[in-house]
Amino acid sequence: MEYKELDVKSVISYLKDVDEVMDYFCGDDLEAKEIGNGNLNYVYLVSSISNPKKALIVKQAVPYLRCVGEEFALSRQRMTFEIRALLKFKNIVTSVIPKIYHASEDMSIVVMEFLDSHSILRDGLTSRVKYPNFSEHISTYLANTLFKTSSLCLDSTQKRELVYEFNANSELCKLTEDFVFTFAFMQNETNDEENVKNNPLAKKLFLDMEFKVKVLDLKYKFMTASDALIHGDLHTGSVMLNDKETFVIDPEFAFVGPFGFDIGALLANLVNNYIRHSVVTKDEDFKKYLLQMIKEVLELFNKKFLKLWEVQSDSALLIDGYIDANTASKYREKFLKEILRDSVGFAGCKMARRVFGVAGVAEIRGIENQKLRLDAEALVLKIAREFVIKYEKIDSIEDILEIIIAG
Ligand code: ADP
Ligand code: SR1
Ligand code: MG
Repeated sequence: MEYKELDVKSVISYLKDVDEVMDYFCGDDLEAKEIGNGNLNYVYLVSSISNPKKALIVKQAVPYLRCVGEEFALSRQRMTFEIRALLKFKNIVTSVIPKIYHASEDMSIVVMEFLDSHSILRDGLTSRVKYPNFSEHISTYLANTLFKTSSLCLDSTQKRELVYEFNANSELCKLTEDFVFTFAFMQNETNDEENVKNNPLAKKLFLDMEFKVKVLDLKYKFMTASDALIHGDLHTGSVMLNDKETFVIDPEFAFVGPFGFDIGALLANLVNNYIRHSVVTKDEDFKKYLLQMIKEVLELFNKKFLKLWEVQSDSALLIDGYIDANTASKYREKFLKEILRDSVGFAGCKMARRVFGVAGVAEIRGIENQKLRLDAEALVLKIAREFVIKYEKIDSIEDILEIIIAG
């Protein structure tokens, strides 16, 4: 089918020709509204007029970057990778990915389950909601998706086929290279100019060569490592949850990249939320809860990833009989420590880019009191800098928590 950009009217006509969707609604009295608040795409909530509880989400990519406007061309091919990643991750951890009713790479469209009783994690944490199962669910997602798409599990051919399937997602990788690793740390027209102007923190950051050279190392890892299929944009806006269920959405940045990038994205966003509570609510109980969550996610990831690896026999990397059991165990531990270290480095870049870069996060950029916002930004940059400068020397999760608390 030839691509056509849909709107609230034409999306309904489109769906009427999709059997799986019509079977779900059992009737054609449908209405649509646009609910997308994202940076890139259009998201429609389509519901039955006679039974509004019956509803689905339709997400379509358009050939430009929505948050900038039609003048910023961006090919809609990103939806091809989002569809492929949703299906791949669904096969690996079914319960964490919304049910998919229809997907078309030609139309750059996906139709999925409407998560009607779930909140965006960023919003929930900002409102101080606690989620008892989040650490368990997200660590299972991270350990399984990263391990099972890596050379520690796949054979050599499978791994190269995976790279072939995903690594043409070049435009979105380039967005990350520019917006996460580069523009936010220098004078650039895409930055939040109001904030950069006459701001001593911006001046200091842009001249901080020690920090910027370390960022280059991390950017290079991002550009060259092909460890596992990663989500690529796993901030707290890409998680929807309630106290029972956790879902990961929006994997349009997916490609075969470094192990530590998704863990780093999550860590960065949890720390930014912690900083908001340090400065705005000053809620010590919630701050403790966030630290505990960070500790649990990292510990459980480590444990689950190791467990998967311990029972894996032959893979592209390691075949049975190559090394003895004791050496293998030490090797695995060293390997996991490197993942932790890289996660911390990536987290530092991801935190810092939210201060002056084009895409801020609500819990920091949305602080209305200007003095408090400047305090929060200073704290973000301080912790982010420590993460980036020290990531190669991190030995334990305690080291990470110390940096956050000392911030
Ligand atoms: P973008 O890629 O443009 O950033 P997202 O995939 O993040 O778009 O979706 C934008 C918003 O749409 C989300 O923040 C969420 O509020 C809503 N949304 C997306 N998918 C669902 C879903 N399956 N159920 C409910 N709401 C959703
Ligand atoms: C200009 S792209 C802005 C950001 O939105 C996405 O969610 C990614 O985080 C990207 O860096
Ligand atoms: Mg997105």
